[in-house]
Formats: sequence, structure tokens, C-alpha cells
Amino acid sequence: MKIKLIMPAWPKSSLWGKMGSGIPSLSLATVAALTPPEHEVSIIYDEKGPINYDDPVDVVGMTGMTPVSKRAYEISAEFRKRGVFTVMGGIHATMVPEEAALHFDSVIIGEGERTWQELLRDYEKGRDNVKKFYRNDGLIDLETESPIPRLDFYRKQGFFLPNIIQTTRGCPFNCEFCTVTKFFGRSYRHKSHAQVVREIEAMDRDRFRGNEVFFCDDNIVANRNFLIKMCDDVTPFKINWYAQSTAAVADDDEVLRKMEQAGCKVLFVGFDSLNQESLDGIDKGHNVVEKYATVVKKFHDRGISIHGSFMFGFDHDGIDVFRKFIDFGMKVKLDAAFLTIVTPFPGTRIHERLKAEGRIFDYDWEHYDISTVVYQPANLSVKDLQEGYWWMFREFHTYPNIFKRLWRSTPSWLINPGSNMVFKVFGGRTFPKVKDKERFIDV
Ligand code: B12
Repeated sequence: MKIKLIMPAWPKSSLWGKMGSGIPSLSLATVAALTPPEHEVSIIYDEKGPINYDDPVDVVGMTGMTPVSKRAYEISAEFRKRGVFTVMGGIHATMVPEEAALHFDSVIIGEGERTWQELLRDYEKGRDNVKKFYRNDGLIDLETESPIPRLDFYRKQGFFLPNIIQTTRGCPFNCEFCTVTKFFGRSYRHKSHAQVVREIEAMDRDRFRGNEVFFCDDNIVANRNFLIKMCDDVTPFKINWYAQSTAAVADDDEVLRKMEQAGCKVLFVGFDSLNQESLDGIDKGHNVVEKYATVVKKFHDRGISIHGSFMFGFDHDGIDVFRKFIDFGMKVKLDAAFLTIVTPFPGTRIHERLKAEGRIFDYDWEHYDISTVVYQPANLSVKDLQEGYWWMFREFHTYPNIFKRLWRSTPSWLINPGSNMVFKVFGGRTFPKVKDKERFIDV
């Protein structure tokens, strides 16, 4: 059987649509690895060129976040016109399976281990045997059931960070805006240490940038013992690695020391807000704003750069949040930042709440691109939130501000200047200049 796995492109009008994917999809590399070897499988990035709808193929599988879902539905429609069987899995399909089922022949809800193979077996018995929905009973055993992802598909495809690995799944927290705990429940599982080592060994690390590895765990620091042992396993590989974590790990000197020793160079930290009331309001009270500057310093002292994630437009946010962010980012020399407007993704508690309050005015998933206001904020007008965000994004990425933040900063020569320049160039092309910006500065 011939199977195509496709990553649909982001809307061209969005920041991510313009930037393109620097990191390839581990979701599709994992599904490819789960595909029995008798089938011919390929992975295609929609953003990298036109899809050949007439290429003979039996099954098309797609994944995707919410903002790409409309494009996924378009691609599926083209294949279905030609009689090809289409399947959708991943985060968006899992959060709104009934919607996805309107556009796909079948939907995989949740993890694809077990269910993908079950679907393919059913398909081989005849298309009529394939169910509309597949869902595992419970979660898979990550220690024994996870395959080595087929990263070989991404070689020579021009990805910025082609080597990716996931060692754990889940997060012990349940922040109002996040889908992770909805997807996995409050579970936190990890792969076996032997599997982590095998996955790194299988990577193509003998070329330019090949020593850089992206850990795409939801929250890599949630199991202290596992993390410490994993750091010991990773150290001999002498890789430079990047991962996502919470700010609280900065309190644990032993863990920081291990991470530094193992080659951790960048942490993507969910600070989310500089407004403690906003954090408390979204059940993220474990983040303490007063400690943020010390947190950044502690990481920097270990040679670990911080790419902070911040959201704007929470119910307690006023017009001062944009300038406060600039002041903070400049003061602590934040190496890079993921700046987003609060986005009530389907399946999240914030989506349900804002919907119940009648505050979501836009359900076009293409606008859920994390830079567009789709709901009525409580303490800001829609215009101020949108324009304040545009102003702040551009201001954080002016050449003098990039230079001041990175000068004598942590030594990640590749990713820090790279990320800032990408945000500067593509942010500049996506977000218009704001005329009366004084209203964001003089507060
Ligand atoms: C790693 C990651 C990233 C990485 C890499 C993304 C990439 N290349 O795919 C980076 C840091 C770049 C990133 C960026 C963003 N991310 Co992100 N990211 C994740 C994270 C933590 C893990 C995704 C992953 O690779 N998991 C590992 C794979 C193996 O698991 P999986 O995707 O669940 O796939 C399994 C099943 O779902 C299923 N499956 C999936 N697809 C398919 C397809 C088929 C055919 C089948 C059969 C099965 C199947 O089988 C797989 C094996 O079990 C998720 C959280 C999460 N746990 O999902 C957020 C998440 C996907 N990201 C999210 C967001 C919002 C973003 C950003 C918009 C954030 C920002 N601040 O800018 C950007 C957008 C980037 C982009 N252009 O896509 C949201 C999406 C919400 C939504 N409803 O769309 C999530 C869910 C996080 C959250 N807190 O809610 N992200």
C-alpha cells in the first residue's frame, strides 16, 4: 500500500506561515515509524511545494494544529475527489473529532500507537471495514510501545533543527489555556533510558548543525529522577540541546548543574505573564513573577539561554502589559521570546469559559494563529490588544534592542541571533507599524 503523510501549511498571512517550519514534525516521523514495513510511506510538507494530488496513493494521513485545520480539510477534499482514503490525527483532530470527521474518512483520536496499525489492518480488509473514529483504551506504555521516529525523511530538507526527540509525554499542571492535560490527562510518562539513547544514536549528527537536538517534551523537568538520569545518558554524546520547561526548575541547583553538564543550551520557558493576577487567574500560580529575573539569571549563569513564552490579553491585563514586557525583556537580557496573543484553542478550559461568557467572536480556525485577537478581552479593547501586540513585537526586535539583549549574553551562537533575526524579518512583514504608539509607552 502507498501512504502519504502530509503536514498542511500555516495560513500565508500568519507569522508562522511566513517563517516556515524550522523544526520538522515529530508527529509524522512517529506515524511513519509505526507504519509496517510492507507499506511504502512518505512525508510531505505542504509549505515546501505543490502537492501532487494525482500521484497514485492509497491512504493520505494528515496531522495539524488548529490554525492549519482549514488547509488540511482542503487537501483532504482534493484527495477524496480522486478516491483516495484520508485520515486525520493530532491535536486539532483530537480536540474536535466530530468536525474533523466531516472532512476526513477516518479520525485518530489521541495517541497513534496501536490505532494507526489497527486502521491500516482494517483498510486492507476493505475500505468499508475502516471505522470513522479510532481511540485507544487508555494511554500507551511509552517505555515499551514507542518506535524510533523516522527522522531520516527530514535529511537534506533544509530544516533548521532536524534532530528532534520526545522523552516524556504530559504535564503535571493544567493551565487554563493549554491542551496538553486535556490530551493526556494528568499523567506524566517517560520513555526508557535505553530508548532515549537509541534515538540519539539513530540521528544524523555528522554534519553542520547535526549536533543540535530539540527535545519536544511538553515539560521536560516534571520528573526529577528521570531527568537527572537522562542528563547522564546524554552527556557522552556531547550534543547541544534545547527543551521546554517551567520556570520553577531554576530553584533546583543540582538539576541545573546536570542539564548544563549534559549540553542544555536553550530552554523555552513558559513565563506566560508578568502579571501575577493573570497567572493566578489561569491556574498558573506556580509561576511567581517576583522570581522571574532571578530565574533568568540562574539559567544564564549556567550558560543556558532563555526563550521566554509570554501571552497577552488575559482578563487582568491592561494597556501597560506591552511596555512592561519590553522593560523586563531588556532588563534581564531575554535571549529570545515567543510572544503571543491569548488564543482560546478548542478543547481548552479558556475556550469553554470565554464561549460561555459570549466573548469569542471569531471561530475561523485560520485566525487562531496566536497573533490575532479572536475574543473580547476584559480590560482592553480588541484594537488596543491587537495594536499593542504589534507594537511590542516590533519593538522587542529592533536592531538596537536585539543587540543590547544578546551582547555578552549566553553563547548559543546559532539559535539566539537566528531566532531574533527570523522574528525581526518576518514579524516586520506580518505586523504593521502602529501610528499612535505613545499610548502603549506612556503608561
Ligand atoms: C514540540 C512542539 C512544538 C515545537 C515543534 C512543532 C512541530 N514541528 O511540530 C515548536 C516549539 C516549534 C512549537 C511551536 C508552536 N506550537 Co507547539 N507544541 C509542541 C508539543 C509540545 C509537542 C508536539 C509533538 O511533536 N509531540 C510528539 C508527537 C509524537 O506527538 P503528537 O503530535 O501528539 O502525535 C501523536 C498523536 O497525536 C498521533 N498523531 C498525530 N498526528 C497524526 C497523524 C496521523 C495520520 C495519525 C494516524 C496519528 C497522528 O500519533 C502521534 C503518536 O502518538 C505540543 C504539545 C503536545 N503534546 O501536543 C505543542 C502544541 C502542538 N503547540 C502548540 C502551539 C500553539 C504552538 C505555537 C503556535 C506556539 C507559539 N508560541 O508560537 C507554535 C507553532 C509552530 C508551528 N509552525 O507549527 C499547541 C497547539 C494547540 C492547537 N490546538 O493547535 C500545542 C498542543 C501546545 C499547547 N500548549 O496546547 N511547538
